[in-house]
Amino acid sequence: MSTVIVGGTVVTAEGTYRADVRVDSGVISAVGLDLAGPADTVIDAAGRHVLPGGIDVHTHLSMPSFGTETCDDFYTGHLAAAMGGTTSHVDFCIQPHGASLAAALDLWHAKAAERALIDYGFHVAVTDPRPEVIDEIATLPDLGVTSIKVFMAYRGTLQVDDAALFSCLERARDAGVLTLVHAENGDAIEHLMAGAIRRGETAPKYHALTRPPQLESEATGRAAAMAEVLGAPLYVVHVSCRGALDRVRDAQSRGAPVTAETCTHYLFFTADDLDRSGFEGAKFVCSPPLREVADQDALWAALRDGTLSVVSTDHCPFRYDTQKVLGEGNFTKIPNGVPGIEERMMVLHHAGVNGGRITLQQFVSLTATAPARRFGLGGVKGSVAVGSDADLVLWDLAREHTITAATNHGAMDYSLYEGMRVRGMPVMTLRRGEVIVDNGRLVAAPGSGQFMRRRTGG
Ligand code: DUC
Ligand code: ZN
Ligand code: ZN
Ligand code: ZN
Repeated sequence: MSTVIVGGTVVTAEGTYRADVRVDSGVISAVGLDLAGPADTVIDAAGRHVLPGGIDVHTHLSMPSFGTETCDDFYTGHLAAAMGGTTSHVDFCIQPHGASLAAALDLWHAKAAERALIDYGFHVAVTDPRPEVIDEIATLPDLGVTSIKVFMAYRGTLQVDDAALFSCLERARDAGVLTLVHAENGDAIEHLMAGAIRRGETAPKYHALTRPPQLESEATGRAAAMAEVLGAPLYVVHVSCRGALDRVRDAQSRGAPVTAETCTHYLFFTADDLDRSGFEGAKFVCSPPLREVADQDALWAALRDGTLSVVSTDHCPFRYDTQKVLGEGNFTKIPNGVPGIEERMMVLHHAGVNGGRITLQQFVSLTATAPARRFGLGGVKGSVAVGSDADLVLWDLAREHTITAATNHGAMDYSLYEGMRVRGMPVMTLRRGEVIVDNGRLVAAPGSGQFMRRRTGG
């Protein structure tokens, strides 16, 4: 099977230039002018930009949480992703207490295999760090899994203590595995939440007030210090505030192997959104919580200066009508998480590139190239380059779109970005050379997405 995409403008993390792209057997075989030779399929990209398909390295599909389960599975979540120009993702496989990491991975493979539309990988969240589980980290690369996640918050379910985090970092380092950390001080947060409930402070806005930024900054600094001492690679997920950015920057300035991401929603919303009328604020409950405008400004600056190298979604979708309402009368029972897998590329492009905050090259780097490199997919995914998988999105810089849950494609009943008008959107999505979305129409079969075996040393 060969395809040539002709007449478009290719965008990579390094530059933007006119070029055709030739694809043979799903892999990019040439990028250059006048490649229109014999091919099974010719795609006219005149007036379009040809970008690497988005890679979202932080998602929670079909994840049990807060007594319910995230509402997007590996079909609906992938449909939303593909519609938004995302062609691969790395999801969190959560170790059930008592299970081995291998057994946890089997569970997540079963969720994905028959449904997948885009390519997928897994990070394993170590939630029950018994000695034999810590030992098991060394076996993960053979299973194609080269990153683990450790939670410093969510006591009683996901949180592990400092001793376990330190051991995980050390074992992961020795195995060439990257450790991801959810950095919030879970013990202090439990104390603050219990106090709020005792005082009758039950509304969604107390979610943000009981998870103050100092407790994210402190935990970020603690994890970074451990990583620095061990020389262990650390990736801080969902950085939301100035203090945490300072800790990351400090560690980086000393040469510590610390990298970090932010997530789309922290760039657009603030703690004020938790105080919307009625129970609407519950739609914005995620952890860490939404912060202040000054934090948003600091996050954009960090995306520009490289302190943050990735924008992911933390797509963790709970419907408002049946799931967020579990926390009516008690904010601690609102399922934590917000959706964004479909909107990420469009809203970041609009606010970032159209808004003059980042360049088109930075947009490509943040959404595809840097996540690929960091997560063991460099040279395989995330770039319009010879030898890479032909995961491509044809982007129309001029096309406008109003985001609304009514026309989104996942299982969600709301969008954070409801009513937001964006300019620039995907009009075609290709995965390994195969068109999977054509002008808003899905043309891929469930089960056609593949598991990505990732390399160590990302
Ligand atoms: N935060 C969320 O908002 N959802 C998933 C898990 C997390 O840490
Ligand atoms: Zn988290
Ligand atoms: Zn107290
Ligand atoms: Zn998450």
